[in-house]
Amino acid sequence: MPTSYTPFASHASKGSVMRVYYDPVQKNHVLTHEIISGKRFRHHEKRARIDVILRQLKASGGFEFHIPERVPTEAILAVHDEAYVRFLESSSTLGKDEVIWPYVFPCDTRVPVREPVTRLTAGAFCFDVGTPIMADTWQAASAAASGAYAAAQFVKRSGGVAYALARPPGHHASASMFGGYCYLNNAAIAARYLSQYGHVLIVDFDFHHGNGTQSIFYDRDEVFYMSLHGHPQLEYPYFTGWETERGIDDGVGFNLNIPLTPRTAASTYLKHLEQGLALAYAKREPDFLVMSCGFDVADNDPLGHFGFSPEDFRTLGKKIKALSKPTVLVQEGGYLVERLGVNVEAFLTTFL
Ligand code: SP5
Ligand code: ZN
Repeated sequence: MPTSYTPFASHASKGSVMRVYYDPVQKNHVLTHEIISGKRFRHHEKRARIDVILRQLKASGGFEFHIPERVPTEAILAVHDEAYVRFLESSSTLGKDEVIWPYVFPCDTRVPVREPVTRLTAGAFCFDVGTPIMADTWQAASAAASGAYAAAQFVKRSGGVAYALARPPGHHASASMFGGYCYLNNAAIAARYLSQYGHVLIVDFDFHHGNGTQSIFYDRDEVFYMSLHGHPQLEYPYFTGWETERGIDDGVGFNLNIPLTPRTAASTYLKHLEQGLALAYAKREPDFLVMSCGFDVADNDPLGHFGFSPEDFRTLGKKIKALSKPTVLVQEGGYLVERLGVNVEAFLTTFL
């Protein structure tokens, strides 16, 4: 049975309450450290990110918290390859101190990868070294995907707005690869579900290019993918995110990358967003919006440098709200734990 509870219910007035989808098992996924260019860091994707967001939204009022029902396997398989999903699923049999942490990747495309992929050859399903798999990873990732899917279902039936507090995040995960702290592409699962009922526009404002989402929809036109991000010449994930990537086959013209130079001011960023939206709408007005919400564009974020203040997040929220479409908001990055709660609250409350 799905459960629902409303902390501080007295704040919640009818008609202006936003649904938040989140499952406590998403906190069981615990990352220790990562190596970036040879340097060791405490892992940026901390479970405390969830605590600060929940605490802030509960204190703010106007939010209603729901534990999502489990996403149907078919909805995951509508985005991800079966062998990949089976591999992730099987990782839940890992021992308490075991980890799958790829550091070797297939090196000759003429030599096929042996099936099934094992813990030692997991590099076949992975593109970076910052994204380990532990015993609780699959449970957390599928719960995050369940939240995005439940939010999409709610938005479809209500025409409103819902927020999936997705952790682990999703936009770097492709059909068959984990990486960038992502395992299942939560936003893509929501978008694919909604695309059964109309045209979908994904707007990705995470600081990093959503290579996974781009890849999933690259050759099709039912979902338009648009992203603003740090220029890949300087920023992760380096291999994708150029404006020359415009889609292939049926997807030509339905992929829009807006790479921005270091320290682009929020005001400039927001102008680029408007231009991007105009281009996407010129191609086709969407029936649904899915937003990949990365708060690593925030001022002082350790992984981003667009300098967004809470006020800038409010401006961004207002621009999206003004489009008046049924909208799924999916949490992606955001690593400045001290400010993450207020930034998420500033953005979300504009939709109330
Ligand atoms: C979901 C998401 O935001 N994933 C981001 C994964 C980024 N991992 C690599 C980070 C590389 C950081 N670039 C250098 C900044 C050093 N201050
Ligand atoms: Zn990011």
